[in-house]
Amino acid sequence: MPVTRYAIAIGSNRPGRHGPPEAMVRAAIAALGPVVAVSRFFATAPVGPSSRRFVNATLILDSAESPRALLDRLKRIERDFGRRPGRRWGARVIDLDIVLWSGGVWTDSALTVPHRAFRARRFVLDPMATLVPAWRDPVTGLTVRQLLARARAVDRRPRRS
Ligand code: A4P
Ligand code: MG
Repeated sequence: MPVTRYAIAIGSNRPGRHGPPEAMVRAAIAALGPVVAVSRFFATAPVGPSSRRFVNATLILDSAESPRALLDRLKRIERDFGRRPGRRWGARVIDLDIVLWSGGVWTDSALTVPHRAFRARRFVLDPMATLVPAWRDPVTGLTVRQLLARARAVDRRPRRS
């Protein structure tokens, strides 16, 4: 398979065997092997029921792996880092999501790329926009920069009471 490019989102909001969340993120990046680029680390407020703050980052990886093979590798790293399956949205020592793939759209029984929820998530779009602002989402046709502008506009909308 030819080499393709991936954007991967990383999150942690619980200390694990490598230390506090930022150390977990750093160790996960090292475990992935040579990467093309890594964003700075963003401290983000939790979205959803978890009460602990997250450390989020994005990285760019070139690989000949299929999306499914890469997902299996990410899941192995999550397991090695001590993540317990289940407890959706719970505090996690490490979360590795495939957000975009240069091959376009991928769907199988375990995986959807682009990631289903990334378009509304500042904790994914903010770091990603620092690395690949012009990368186009194959589903909406919008660039990462445009998706971020849209998500920011939603955040600014006055709330009705
Ligand atoms: N899966 C499907 N598509 C993908 C993909 N593109 N990348 C499947 C990775 N996995 C994908 O995910 C569950 C299953 O989704 C995987 O086994 C895979 O087969 P998971 O990572 O095991 O479980 P999860 O992360 O608990 O569920 P989910 O729905 O992925 O949660 P999210 O969406 O990852 O959200 N707030 C802040 N500030 N920062 C965060 O990082 N993260 C979450 C978790 C909530 N709030 C947050 C953050
Ligand atoms: Mg996940």
